[in-house]
Amino acid sequence: MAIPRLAFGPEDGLLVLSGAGLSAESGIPTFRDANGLWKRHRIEDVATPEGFAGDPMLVWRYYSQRRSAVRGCEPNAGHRCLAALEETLGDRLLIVTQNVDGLHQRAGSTRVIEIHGNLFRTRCSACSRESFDDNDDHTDEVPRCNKCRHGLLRPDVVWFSEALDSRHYVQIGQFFSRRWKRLHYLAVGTSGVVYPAAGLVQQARLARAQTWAVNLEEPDNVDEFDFFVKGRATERLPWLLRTDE
Ligand code: BJW
Repeated sequence: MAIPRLAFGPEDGLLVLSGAGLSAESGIPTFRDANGLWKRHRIEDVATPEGFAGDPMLVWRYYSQRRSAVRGCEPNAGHRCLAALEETLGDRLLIVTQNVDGLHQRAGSTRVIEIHGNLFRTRCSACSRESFDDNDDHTDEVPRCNKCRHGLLRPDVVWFSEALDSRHYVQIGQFFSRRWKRLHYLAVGTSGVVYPAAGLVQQARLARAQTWAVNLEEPDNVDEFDFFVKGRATERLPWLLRTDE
């Protein structure tokens, strides 16, 4: 079947779910690919609250290494084409990203929800102070909270078994339930394995969205999509979204 390209009328909306594959061509490793982060680290050690409780220094070394790698990376054509689209669509575009690298914002996107947090923010594991910007690498000592004075600081990312920010569900739900003439849902660069993100496509279908996946390989939840566009995000996104014209 020939894949149609997306076109937007004045009452149409687009929700994009992005994943690690979108940043792969910026040089940031994905999680589950052959050379992915989890071929080198055990998930339980670095991406669970139990891992942090067991060896917080190991976790900080891992995230400090990732901070320093991301600092040397730039947004790619995929991020840039979504930022360009926001200039046309304005608040009819919402990006929900699982990525913690901040590359959407660095490309110029402003309407971004970071459902798995941000690599360059830190919070206290014990008290309820707000998370804060933190560009430092913590490789020698686990930083402590200077508000409650005893809690260990941790990266402000969402680990397995942790809840996502409930305000994000509300924002996403409100976007889906607006009065759209046509609503599109596009998942890009994500394996469709991790929930609740992988379940957003079902919410989109309930909102009568047309659903698209752009990925190097079929995502796990490919059957939920109306169209699967196989290929690299930097090539397929500009083509699909017509920002290459
Ligand atoms: C390209 C490309 C190119 C490469 N172009 N493509 C329902 C069913 C089953 C299990 C669960 C469920 N609900 C919840 C769970 C449990 C769990 C879960 O999903 N487990 C599954 C693994 C089975 N979920 C959770 O625990 C979540 N929490 C939760 O549900 O809490 C409930 C709760 C409620 C109330 C109170 C308390 C609790 C939390 C999930 C958090 C995930 N966190 C991580 C780490 C973030 C921090 C960090 O960055 O270190 O998020 S895990 C990791 O996976 C990271 C990613 O955002 C996430 C998704 O990965 P992604 O982006 O899809 O990357 P990859 O590597 O998997 O795929 C990349 C794809 O790109 C590949 O397909 C490539 O082919 C492709 N690609 N280059 C286009 N150039």
